[in-house]
Amino acid sequence: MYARALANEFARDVRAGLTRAGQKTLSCRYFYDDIGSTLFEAITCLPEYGLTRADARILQLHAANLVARLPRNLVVAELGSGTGSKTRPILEQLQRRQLIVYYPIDVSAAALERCARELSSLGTVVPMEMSYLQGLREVAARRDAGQTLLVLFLGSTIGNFEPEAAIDFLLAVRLCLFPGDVLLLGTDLVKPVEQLLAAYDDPTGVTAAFNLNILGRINRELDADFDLRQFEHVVRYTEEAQRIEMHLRSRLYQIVSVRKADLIVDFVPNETICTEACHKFRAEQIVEIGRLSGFCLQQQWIDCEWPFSENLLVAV
Ligand code: AVJ
Repeated sequence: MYARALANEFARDVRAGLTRAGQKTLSCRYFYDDIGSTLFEAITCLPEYGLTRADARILQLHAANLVARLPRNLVVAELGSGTGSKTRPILEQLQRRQLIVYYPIDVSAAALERCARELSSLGTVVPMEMSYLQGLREVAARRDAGQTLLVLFLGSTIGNFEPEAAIDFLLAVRLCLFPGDVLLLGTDLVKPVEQLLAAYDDPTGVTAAFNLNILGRINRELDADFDLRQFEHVVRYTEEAQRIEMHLRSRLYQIVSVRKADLIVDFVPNETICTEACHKFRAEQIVEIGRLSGFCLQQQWIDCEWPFSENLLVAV
């Protein structure tokens, strides 16, 4: 039932994005089928892509300091946990003072399975294969009286939202919380353009494969006939918007059928599909983002090798 609803939603979103006036789009949430999740794991190992290592380094280095600042009797929910590999240091620190109840929330069943397998030695792990807010509302409804909720939103996934949509999303998160609950937010920071372009267009071609895979997924799951060789991976950076964009550019005029979306769509030469926006932040912007969404920034840790910050935000 859930799988059919997802397939219909996928078909609907593909149809909406490819029939849009102006810039054609596909949502980056559809990158993460099993192949896409595996390619993303490979991206996180690339020398050019330091984001995930920076996130993990901060958590490894500051987990004790972070947990020392947190109220007692916590329940932990993670939005977009993936395999949860970065979360272990926090749970290990917490385990020293309480029983662990951890809710990883993700749309990738494969990632959740691995997360549960790898972290269940630390306590109770309750995987939730659903959207971030659906999952968070569920966790908030299940919490016991007197329990404080720690929400983890790591890896700069917040950067995929347009700036206003990011505030709206954090406001929706805030609505699930009580004053005193905590949000740990990972944000990738602005850095030299060359470094950013290399991170999203690595010479090995892993990110290009990750990007092209979204067309492969549409072929597999929606019975389409995209010729992946007739599209190329393109990355752009807009300085004033602090925004990386990933596109797939059509090499020639072509017509594509997406049967399960009841769609026939054509592409002219050099026309692109925008598949992802990754907004970057300035450390000082997080105070305001927090204020606008009902949080107070209590502590910020910045990595020394790759500009990335982990932000401890308390619900007010
Ligand atoms: C998982 C959204 C944080 O924006 O850097 C990596 C996804 N896209 N390479 C990011 C991604 C291309 C990643 N996030």
